[in-house]
Amino acid sequence: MAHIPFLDSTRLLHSPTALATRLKRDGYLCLRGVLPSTDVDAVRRHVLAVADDAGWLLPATAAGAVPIADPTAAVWDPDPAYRQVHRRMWTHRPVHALMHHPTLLRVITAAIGTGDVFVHPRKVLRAAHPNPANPASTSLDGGWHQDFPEVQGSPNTLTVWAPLAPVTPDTGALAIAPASHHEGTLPLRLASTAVGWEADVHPSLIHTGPMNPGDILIFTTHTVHRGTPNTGPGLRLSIDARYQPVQEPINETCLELRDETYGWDAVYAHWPTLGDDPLVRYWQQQPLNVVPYDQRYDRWREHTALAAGARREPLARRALEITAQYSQADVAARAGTLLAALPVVKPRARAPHP
Ligand SMILES: O=C(O)CCC(=O)C(=O)O
Repeated sequence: MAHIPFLDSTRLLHSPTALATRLKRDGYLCLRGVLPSTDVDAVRRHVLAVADDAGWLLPATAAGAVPIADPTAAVWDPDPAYRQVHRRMWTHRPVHALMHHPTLLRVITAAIGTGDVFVHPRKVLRAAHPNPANPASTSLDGGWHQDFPEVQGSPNTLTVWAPLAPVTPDTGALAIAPASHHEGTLPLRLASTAVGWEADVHPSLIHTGPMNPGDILIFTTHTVHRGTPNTGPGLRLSIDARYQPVQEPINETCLELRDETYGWDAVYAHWPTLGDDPLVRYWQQQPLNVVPYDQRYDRWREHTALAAGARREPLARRALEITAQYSQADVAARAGTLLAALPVVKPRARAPHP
């Protein structure tokens, strides 16, 4: 598997047509210095202040270029303590505002190539912890995947991934399989990733590399990508969000909060001005074509996980855990029974980079 640096498309920023053409060809764009560093810095400082307060960092490292994680801190998702800290980071208004930045929206509009762009409300803030032995690093490993089976809705949806602190070989990075979006929605295989699955591909060419705050990656909802392991001492901080043509279908779950312990009102309770804030429930003013979540992907995963569990395939473990946790009672109970009978395989040491 050859790793080469991202193809830098920054010089195409002056030409909407060139951006859209490059995105269509490669399935991604790497653009340097798009977001103003002051805005990114403000978000990073907030996230690190919360991380520091929660004891995630070694003392006095929060202000450094790469904040050093406290290796003894017990942090993993979905541990409730982790979730609480993450919630304090995520509910901060500038975290959301950053992904609505006018400069960013201009670039996305050019890349999408249509008039009005809708910004999905559910931005994703990631604090990828180091130390492969720490469950946090596993719980954030999505493996090779496409966003479409989860995001659904418009096939013209784009993801923007933006680092909040320097991304180096140590922190791990985002890795992209260029031109992989031409294959459409790919089948999945069982894997010991966060979700128990990954796209059934073995990319021969990977584009990846260092990024700085202000840089962005834009990729399509069918582009195969993954986060690479964080093998250094620091946190990898990033934020990602999804964008689509406003008139095209949007899956209902993209407007909801995934963590059902709190809703949008609880998010806005932390924001300074509620009344006329254009970011508060802004999607309710948009002419959206909201469509139901297509459950066929989930049903297929459940069915295949149960079948692999019945064959006692060790690789079915994570998919069965997810099924036992999230599926309907009868399916969850069956997954639990199969899990208990699954042979335990000692995990192999993880390679530093895929
Ligand atoms: O940041 C990461 O580690 C993975 C990000 C990702 O998979 C995504 O943005 O869809």
